[in-house]
Amino acid sequence: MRKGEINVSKILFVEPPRNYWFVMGEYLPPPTTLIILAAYIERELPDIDIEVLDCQAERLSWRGLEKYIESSNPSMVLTSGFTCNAYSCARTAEIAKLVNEDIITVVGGIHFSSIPEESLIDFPEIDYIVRGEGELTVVDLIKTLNNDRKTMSVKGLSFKNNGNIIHTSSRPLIQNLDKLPYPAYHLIEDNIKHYHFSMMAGKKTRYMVLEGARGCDHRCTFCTQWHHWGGRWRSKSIKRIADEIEHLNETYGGVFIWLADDHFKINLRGKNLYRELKHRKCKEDIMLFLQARTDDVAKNPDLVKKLREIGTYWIMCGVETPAKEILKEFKKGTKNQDAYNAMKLLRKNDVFSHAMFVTGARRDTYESIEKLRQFSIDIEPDFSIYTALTPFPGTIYYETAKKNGWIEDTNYSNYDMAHAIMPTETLTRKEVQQELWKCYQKFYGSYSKNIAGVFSKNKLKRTLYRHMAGQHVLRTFRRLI
Ligand code: B12
Ligand code: SF4
Repeated sequence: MRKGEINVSKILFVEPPRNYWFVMGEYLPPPTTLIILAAYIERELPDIDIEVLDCQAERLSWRGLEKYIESSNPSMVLTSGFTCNAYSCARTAEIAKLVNEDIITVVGGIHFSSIPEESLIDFPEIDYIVRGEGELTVVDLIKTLNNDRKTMSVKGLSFKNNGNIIHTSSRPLIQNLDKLPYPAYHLIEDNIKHYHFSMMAGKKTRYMVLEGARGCDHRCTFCTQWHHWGGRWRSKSIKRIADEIEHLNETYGGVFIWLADDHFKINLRGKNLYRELKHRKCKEDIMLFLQARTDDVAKNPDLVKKLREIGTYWIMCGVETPAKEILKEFKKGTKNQDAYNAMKLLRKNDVFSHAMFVTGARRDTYESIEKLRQFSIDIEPDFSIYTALTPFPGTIYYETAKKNGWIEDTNYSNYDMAHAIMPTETLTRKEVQQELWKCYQKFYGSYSKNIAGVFSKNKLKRTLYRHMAGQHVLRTFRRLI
């Protein structure tokens, strides 16, 4: 950590150079986390000069980032990323220190919050880890440094002090998410026109991410989200969500709007969101993407129809697996019938149905994964994504896997759900990887199905099958074996 007098007057948020997730095709996401934090700092500390550098949008390499930091001369560099991005965050901090060792480096997010001790040891270039919810802690940190007070008093922080690692106590969560400002898209205005998701909405459709809620009240053993957000589900008010959608659409031309909420809760919010949006002009223009549980979709046919009317054109559901004992081990709490009903209902209402599956659970065998493949075909989603069970730090699965020595691959860049990280009781890691490839091969490898998809009347299906029939995804999975 830097010595001497500290004055944080200029801060630089960095979205580092990163690879995209090949399964979903080509896209450029806005640096959502960074602009959410930047907006809060801008409001609370108006004297601080804030910049957001998106290396992806500006096509900057690591060398380009270094040059940028040199010319910008910030006193603090902040970045964020989840597990598969851990090294790109560390490299950003390293580059900042190379340019000027007095630059204070700060990271946050699920990964670093879950394993702060290990991260501070492995990446000495990181000065501070903000654990959990970031807004209040980062503002407190900047104020504390500027007032020459001890960071020991800042809740939700981990850092090194004289060779010891300090974790201050956790910070209570924000009670009312409506009090947060709108994300600072104005700080990345020149890049807005570039944000897109080719496969999901087309290259020319403007893509933005909106956070309607944080956390989840379920307890799935493979998921990081509930733990990261204190085991609670907190939502912005429906009016605020609708206002924010309208703001993104009318002020910045956002059309494809991805709701970041891990659990949308159609039952609780569907009706009110419909009421709030149905009279607004923006509903004609927007394409909403939601993530919902299969049981929530299946139980609410009328609301699915209503959500479609206000622009919800794509819903992703975690089906995970048809194996009852594995679903139980995941503590998922959904049933196979929910998956059938949910997919059927989405199709009926012309909502693109997207199912996520998990292979490689401890009890998975050749037979159970073959059943999963068949099940994924039987429930007829428009789009199926198969993943390898990944022991993300911060999950129950990670703790169990670590204790039992199941984790064979400790390279976090591979924690992208496409790489098999662990063997099962009966399959080696290589065999899990092979089984995963077979899932894609079975669903997307059929010549006749691909031809039908490429010429489908449904535009989304045509785009998707053009991507999948291009065989890039299949070939990449094949190479991972
Ligand atoms: C939108 C999204 C995407 C988009 C766009 C990502 C983007 N750059 O905007 C796309 C589709 C591209 C994507 C891809 C992937 N994603 Co994604 N994605 C999300 C989603 C739904 C929302 C992200 C978001 O904007 N959150 C809102 C922000 C505000 O939350 P936050 O980042 O946690 O930040 C808060 C705090 O954590 C903290 N904080 C975070 N960082 C920092 C940094 C500093 C300096 C400070 C002070 C504080 C701080 O403060 C913030 C405000 O309180 C999340 C789930 C979620 N709800 O977060 C999954 C999620 C992050 N994705 C995930 C995964 C696994 C992936 C993929 C690997 C594959 C996949 N299956 O989707 C790829 C990887 C792509 C890549 N190579 O980077 C996992 C990560 C799990 C993990 N532990 O690593 C998540 C959590 C989904 C899940 N339920 O498991 N994703
Ligand atoms: S997988 Fe979904 S339902 Fe389960 S804890 Fe995570 S967000 Fe909640």
